[in-house]
Amino acid sequence: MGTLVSRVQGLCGRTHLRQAAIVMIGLDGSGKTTILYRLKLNETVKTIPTVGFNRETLDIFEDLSLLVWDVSLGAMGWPLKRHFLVGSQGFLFVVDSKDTEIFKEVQEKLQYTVHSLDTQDLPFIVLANKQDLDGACSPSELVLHLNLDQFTTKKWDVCGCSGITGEGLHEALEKLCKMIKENEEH
Ligand SMILES: Nc1nc2c(ncn2[C@@H]2O[C@H](COP(=O)(O)OP(=O)(O)O)[C@@H](O)[C@H]2O)c(=O)[nH]1
Ligand SMILES: [Mg+2]
Repeated sequence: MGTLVSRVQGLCGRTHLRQAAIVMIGLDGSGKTTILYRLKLNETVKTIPTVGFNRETLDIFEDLSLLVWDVSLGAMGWPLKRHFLVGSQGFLFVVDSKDTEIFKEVQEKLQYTVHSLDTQDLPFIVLANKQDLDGACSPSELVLHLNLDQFTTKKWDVCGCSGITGEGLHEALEKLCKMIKENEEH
């Protein structure tokens, strides 16, 4: 069966067709669910606070489909995110770039994710979401606010985006996929 599938894929010129699992985490209200459904449906959905998680498969790249977990387990549930990260190939850390007052908490949660949740070599992208709002911090400002340069041994990047307009999302996912592929080659 496996051989048949790969032969069919070969005939279609899609020999590298495969799936990567990525996890989307961030504080509540940062825009994870909005981003997920902007990518999946190309429309803005009216979200209600997520309890638990949403899971969707995105076929937006020719040779790679993405299984995306949008995980929301509330303030107490951060340790449980480990279960979603194990077995994933990378993660998106979504930040509300307008809400400067919570940057300290965002920084703590990102540090916790990177150092305590067994993310090991997982590459990650910090999504500087809500760039459509006046006064939102730019990606380069976020690098400073969140002290991202501390992650010297990790593969990471920061990308501006908007879950409402969709701007920047595909570019960010492309970058993450590239990092995942590089990671697997080493
Ligand atoms: N202006 C703006 N609002 C956004 C954006 N992304 C999400 N939101 C809003 O932020 C709120 C929280 O979004 P949601 O996706 O539920 O956040 P989650 O808790 O991280 O899943 C909702 O009112 C969204 O409409 C964005 O890029 N720009
Ligand atoms: Mg949500």
